Amino acid sequence: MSTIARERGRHLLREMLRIRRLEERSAELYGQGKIRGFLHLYVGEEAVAVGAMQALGPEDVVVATYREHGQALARGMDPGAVMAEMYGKVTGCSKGRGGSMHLFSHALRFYGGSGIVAGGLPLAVGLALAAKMLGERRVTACFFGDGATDEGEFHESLNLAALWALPVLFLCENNRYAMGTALHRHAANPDLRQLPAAYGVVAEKVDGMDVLAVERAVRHAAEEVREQGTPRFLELETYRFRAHSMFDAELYRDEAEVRAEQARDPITLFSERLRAQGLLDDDALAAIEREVEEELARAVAFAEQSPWEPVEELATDVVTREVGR
Ligand SMILES: Cc1ncc(C[n+]2csc(CCOP(=O)(O)OP(=O)(O)O)c2C)c(N)n1
Ligand SMILES: [Mg+2]
Repeated sequence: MSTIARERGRHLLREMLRIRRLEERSAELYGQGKIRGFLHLYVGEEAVAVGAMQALGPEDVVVATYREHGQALARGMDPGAVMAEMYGKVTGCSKGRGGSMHLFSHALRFYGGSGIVAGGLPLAVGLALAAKMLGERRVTACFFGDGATDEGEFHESLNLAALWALPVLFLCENNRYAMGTALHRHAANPDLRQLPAAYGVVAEKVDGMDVLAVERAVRHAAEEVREQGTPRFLELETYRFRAHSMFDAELYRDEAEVRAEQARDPITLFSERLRAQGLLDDDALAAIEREVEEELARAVAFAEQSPWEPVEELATDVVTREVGR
């Protein structure tokens, strides 16, 4: 394989490792009380965000959920701004006011981060409607979980996106659980790929543990959305290896199931694939890990050293002057 393929493979691996290591550190920092509030980790699901983001351009729009560190990093957000946001520092991407669930960057067209299950879907439809009205050929990629498909907003959003022919790429991260409720216990039809058919939206199921398969599928679907201006739906089959959030005793699933799923770890699978093709060896992997660790150390130091928002600023952007006064 050519050098380009080698660099590309290592890039994908590095991107997944950046997410994995940042989240492992976040869990430790949570334990130390440095990060507070809600924290939902994406460990196990990295191939979805990384694969998908390769297929989107800077003109495209991304909407994610509260489990969005992976999407934010893969989209190009500075890990220092992510870490500072989780610390609640003023240098965070949302000035420290949102925390882990509210990563946002207008410059990157990364419109959250939302605490509301399925809340991003109508937002994505609105952003796509705006793009259409402005005559801009951009794809609005909307990530959401399997649990979101039970919500009315999911059905309203698919309906309007199809009815008004809007360029939305619906990316369903099916990790088989909505908090402590397994898919077959929360969805009348657990074959989620069938749902969009009710609205005439073309849908496909993808192995979400295979970063190349995700990239390929998203690239193809995004091209169709861009060219035809109509919505598409991908169900990305994945699994979260850690608890739903930091408050979850995981009584709803067996350890054996988690261990079996860990055999499909997207990072391990992909590094083994690179090794088998002669594109990665121990030294190269160690060098990538070192780079990732250095970047992470800088991000944590940045968050540590950053100031809190001054008390006098607390009402800024929260309370507005009444009109007419
Ligand atoms: C409208 C709404 N209902 C309930 C909740 C509480 N809640 C938070 S996460 C979650 C599970 C969502 O599962 P899923 O969409 O599969 O995403 P995952 O956490 O698996 O990534 C629920 C029910 C919420 N945040 N918003
Ligand atoms: Mg889920």
